[in-house]
Amino acid sequence: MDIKDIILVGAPMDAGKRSQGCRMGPDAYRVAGLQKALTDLGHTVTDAGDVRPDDVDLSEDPHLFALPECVGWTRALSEAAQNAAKHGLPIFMGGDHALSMGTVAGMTAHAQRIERPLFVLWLDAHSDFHTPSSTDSGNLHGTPVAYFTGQPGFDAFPPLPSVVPTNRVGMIGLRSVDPAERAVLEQDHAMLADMRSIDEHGIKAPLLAFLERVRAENGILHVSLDVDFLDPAIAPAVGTTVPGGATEREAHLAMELLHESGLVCSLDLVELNPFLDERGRTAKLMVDLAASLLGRRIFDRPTWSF
Ligand code: EXY
Ligand code: MN
Ligand code: MN
Ligand code: MN
Repeated sequence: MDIKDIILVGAPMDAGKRSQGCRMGPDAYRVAGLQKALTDLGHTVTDAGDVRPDDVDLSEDPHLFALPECVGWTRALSEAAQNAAKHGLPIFMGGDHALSMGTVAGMTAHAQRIERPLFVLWLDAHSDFHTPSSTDSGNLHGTPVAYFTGQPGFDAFPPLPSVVPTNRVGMIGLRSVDPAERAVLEQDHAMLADMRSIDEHGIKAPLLAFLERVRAENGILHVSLDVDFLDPAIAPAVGTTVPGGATEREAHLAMELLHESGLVCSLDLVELNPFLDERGRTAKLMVDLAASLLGRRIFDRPTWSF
């Protein structure tokens, strides 16, 4: 197996929405044994501690929740991602999904440095494709994909080192997309696999098709895993549950296929709210999924060959 240097980066961000608790996420992953699970696979794993948001001199926006704090996190996490990516594969322990504005921004700078295109895989019930003007809730965790694909309205945020074109974004697990998001996504060329198509075709077909595109263009892949990608029956610790999500086996298969692709350069674990968990089961499942993505298998050869 490909042994990696992995850097755990805590992003205790709670500013992307009104309901609070995601700030406890990084410590929940530590308690659930993320570092040991990955070390046991043979990887070298360093915990770089928690990032703090930059102080920014910016006024609040009445339509948006905690805009200045979100901008401060974006700046700090973009820098943290660029630095961590120089030393290995960063895993960003969230924190709510607004943290991906910073992590993806930083990874675009890394991709530019190594002269390969960055692709993003969004595993989420939601498309998170609102702009600051289209969002009804004013919660910026619903906007990161619009930011890093260069949609208008993000003037308060740092300019992106480089934009991720919409046709380099794959979304799997969708089952809650607002009309304003849908209108733009339907015109654009993101790879969209909603739960209906996963019911029909399984999770393997759309994922392998997307990975094939990444490989064909010599790309690298940032994976953003939102807890609400999973069915709430197995992952209750999230404030934005939507019924009908991925099963435990679908999620593990996706992680195993991602591992086998060898294309993943970085990973976000987002939206875990330990305040809503049941005896740590969601945190433990997310740790298990990260381990599958980093190579955990029971057998290394097909078990049906005899
Ligand atoms: N579309 C809704 C909104 O904009 O408020 C819900 C967004 C939820 C975002 C979660 C993190 O994936
Ligand atoms: Mn999300
Ligand atoms: Mn979501
Ligand atoms: Mn909305």
